[in-house]
Amino acid sequence: MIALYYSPTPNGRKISIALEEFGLPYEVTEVDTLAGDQFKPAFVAINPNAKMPAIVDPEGPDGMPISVWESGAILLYLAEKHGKFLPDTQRGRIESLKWLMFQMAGIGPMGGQFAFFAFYAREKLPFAIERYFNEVNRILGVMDRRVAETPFFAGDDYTVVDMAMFPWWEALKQASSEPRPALEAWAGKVGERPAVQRGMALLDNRQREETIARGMLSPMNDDTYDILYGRKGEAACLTR
Ligand SMILES: N[C@@H](CCC(=O)N[C@@H](CS)C(=O)NCC(=O)O)C(=O)O
Repeated sequence: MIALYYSPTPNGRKISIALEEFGLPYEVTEVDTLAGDQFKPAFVAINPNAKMPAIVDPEGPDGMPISVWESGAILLYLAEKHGKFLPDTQRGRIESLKWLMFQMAGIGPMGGQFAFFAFYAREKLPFAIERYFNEVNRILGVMDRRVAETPFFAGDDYTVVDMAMFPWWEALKQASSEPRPALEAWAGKVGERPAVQRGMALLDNRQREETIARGMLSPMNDDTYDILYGRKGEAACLTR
């Protein structure tokens, strides 16, 4: 059975959605990143970058176990292994790769930096907040125009790219500077899929208060802040 290392964030949810969509049995291990679980030696042995999500598939290539990390790589691994949710023409495949790379390099990192500077950073830097707000909104505009042209990100069919985009749109839509009607319509279709609903709900009750309502209910204490944004965790990794 696949082992999923997970917490209920947009990057984690890409993979819980995918495992549900592929109909694969999996066992979840929670990685509480605010408690520093990502820096435990057993997890760093699975992902040397010390971030969730990650999976271990006991039936990898040649029947040998494999660990896969970086959510985009996990999605491609599952799609290629099971021959599903990725177009089988070369053109369709490239189309998927373009939008998946755009998701991984654009929305994820920019959305993450926006959330950090706008909500979690202890020193509020107006120019950093504005920079990432503008970049998030530029990207949301690109996404909106794409799904105004095609039913799904890679074209006519629902693919792993939509699984990657959906949780990030759900997280960032409140930061949208204007209505995004095409994205709303696309999200309506994706969000009604039962597998997407199950994936989004996985360990939802384990969301930390510090991240619900963007830290406004309960701010991170010094230790948590240092684990997530300081050098404590990295130092712990490097000394092992
Ligand atoms: N590019 C990575 C990003 C993973 C990532 O940033 N994970 C975050 C949670 S969403 C994490 O584990 N953070 C813990 C830390 O930075 O120490 C992916 O898509 O898998």
